Amino acid sequence: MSKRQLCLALITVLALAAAPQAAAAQDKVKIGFLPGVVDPFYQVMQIGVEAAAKDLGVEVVTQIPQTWGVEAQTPILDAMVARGDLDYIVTAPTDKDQMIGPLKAAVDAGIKVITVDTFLGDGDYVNGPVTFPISYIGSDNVEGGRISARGLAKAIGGKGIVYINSTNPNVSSVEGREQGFKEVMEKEFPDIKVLGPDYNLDDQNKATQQTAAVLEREPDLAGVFGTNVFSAQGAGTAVVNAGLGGHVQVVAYDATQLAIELMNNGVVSLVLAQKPFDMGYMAVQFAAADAAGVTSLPRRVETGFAIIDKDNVKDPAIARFIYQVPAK
Ligand code: T6T
Repeated sequence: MSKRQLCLALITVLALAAAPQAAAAQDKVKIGFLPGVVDPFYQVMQIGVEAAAKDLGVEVVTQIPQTWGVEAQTPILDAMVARGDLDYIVTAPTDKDQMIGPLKAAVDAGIKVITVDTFLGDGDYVNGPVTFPISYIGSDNVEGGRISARGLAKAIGGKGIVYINSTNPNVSSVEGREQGFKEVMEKEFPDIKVLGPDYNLDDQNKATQQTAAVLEREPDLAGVFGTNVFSAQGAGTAVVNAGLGGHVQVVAYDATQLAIELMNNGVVSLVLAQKPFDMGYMAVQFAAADAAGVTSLPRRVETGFAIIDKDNVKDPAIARFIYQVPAK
């Protein structure tokens, strides 16, 4: 056998030996993870995504917009689609209407979509106006708003003026929270007057300014509902700055370290912890299952809450839901 034939034989053996891995790498499910913005909630979601990717042997490409909104999210999405190698996109649409087009374009390019935390259209992917996403995996935010209302009403003794500080209009998550909150206040607490919402465009300082202005304008204000991380942290900071901690009660959506600190200092009376780890982990599971041929995945999964107050915050079964973000 000539030297040249020997070399060729060797290369073939090596190639064949590598074939299964190459084929496997080829077949590896590839997911683009595109959350809403950089914040502790999505950082915990990313931990769930990466844990599932490791457990299930799928590849994840993550890109996180620096600011909340369609303007920041769409170009990243388009670039993900243009890569041409993604099978799935797991994303939190930053507007329930304006992100329909860009995500439909991803589907038309052969990529399947799973929405986490926020949804498109009315979130009913079976009978609603938008049905192309595989599933919505996230909180029942209307129910979260109801829980927040009952918690704030209890904290202020069932009467008085309360204020909603929120992030952005037309975002399914916070919109649901506002809706559930108002619904309960209207139906169950006629002696409570609701002001707002003001929209802080996901800017904590803006939330502080807006809340400070209301505290100035409404000396009898009894409570504030912050519909997400930056709304609640900003509102709580304004109450502290005004020296009204313990007098003006704050209910915080999202269990960040700061929200828990504000609760331990008597400023926040209730914290609603969502389950972002579960959302991220299950979204990757759903993608892997779909790729494996599973056709009966639920079109909607509600991940529930942990309701934290100063009496149960030390209970490990509850404290585990506080958003732990590894230090950089
Ligand atoms: O509250 C979460 C998320 O559920 C919402 O859609 C946007 O804001 C957060 O990410 C918190 O900042």
